[in-house]
Amino acid sequence: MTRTLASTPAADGFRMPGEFEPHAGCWMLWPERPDNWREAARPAQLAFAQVATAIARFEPVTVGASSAHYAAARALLPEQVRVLEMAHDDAWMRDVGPTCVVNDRGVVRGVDWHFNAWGGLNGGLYFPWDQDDLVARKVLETECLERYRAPMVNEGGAIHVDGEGTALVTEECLLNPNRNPRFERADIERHLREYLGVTQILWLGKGVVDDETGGHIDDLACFVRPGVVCLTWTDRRRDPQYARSLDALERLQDARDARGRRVRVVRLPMPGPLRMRAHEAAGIIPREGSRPRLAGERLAATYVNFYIANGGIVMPLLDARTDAAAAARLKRLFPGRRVVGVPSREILLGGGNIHCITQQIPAGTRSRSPSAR
Ligand code: KQY
Repeated sequence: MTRTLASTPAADGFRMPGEFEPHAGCWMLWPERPDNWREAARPAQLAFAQVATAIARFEPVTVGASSAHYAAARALLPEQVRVLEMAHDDAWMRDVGPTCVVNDRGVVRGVDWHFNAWGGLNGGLYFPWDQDDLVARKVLETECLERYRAPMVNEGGAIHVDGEGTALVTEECLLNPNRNPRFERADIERHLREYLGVTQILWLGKGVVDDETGGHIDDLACFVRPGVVCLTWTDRRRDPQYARSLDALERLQDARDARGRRVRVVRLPMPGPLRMRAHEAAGIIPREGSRPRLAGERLAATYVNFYIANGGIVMPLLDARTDAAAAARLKRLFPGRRVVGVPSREILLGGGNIHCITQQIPAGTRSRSPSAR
């Protein structure tokens, strides 16, 4: 049985590692909701399968599928991808999966945040979300990793860390009262310190325009390595994204990380703007209580939502006019990794991208604590 611990990661000497540190593997979920994914989720399933296949070139991948979709997922995914039956409400493993932490003896544990579908009954994207809220625990039990249940609503896509004590977050998301209405900024900071093992929190302002998560950092910016941040960027001054990215740039230029370093910011030009097409919206079956998807809506398209695998970068391909330039920039940023692009518009139509549908388990040297078996 996997123990749930009453202490906190920081008190126990644990920290969240950067995504660029070694992984034991990656977890994903299988999309199926017809109110979020067009054409009964078939095009999205093909895109998820391509992402899983690309990541499996670099590290082991596990995909959780509902009992109704297990056979289809197994048939579409290559043999080297492990498929397990796992109930869920939608397919955003970044947000519903565990945030893993490690100590300096190589033990890995997991933080299980409370999940409320990005805002609960006050702007959340669907109801109910009870199966999503169980996913992190199931992943930790499957991996035999001990669990911390954090007393806070949070999502993996709302946090990035450099693994050396610095967290990167947005005010738009973490201070939104639809997550933790009773918490002030200081309470949020205290919980991030305790559950991520960080000492310095870099607050950016707003995330990407029309990001339905309410400003997730994983669409706006991420650490490439300690001291280097990659920021989604547009030179189009009339685009409402311009002021958001400029504000983020200025805050980062003024910042010091946990080690007292200035942060180098690398701009990653964004695709588009991209919008939902009429035939795409027509393939979605609306459902009461779920966010409607309408033709013409701007999509939260950004190349920053890539996944860092062992020796690889799996990046979204979104716009033939800008994909090659983005890939070239990522190659320069990650010289030791192979950059693999996956067409991901079908994932974007569901409101996120490759980073949002994946969650890494850090390698550790002793990932299974004896008491967790
Ligand atoms: O940004 C993410 N980490 C998740 C996107 C969720 C979109 C829900 N429809």
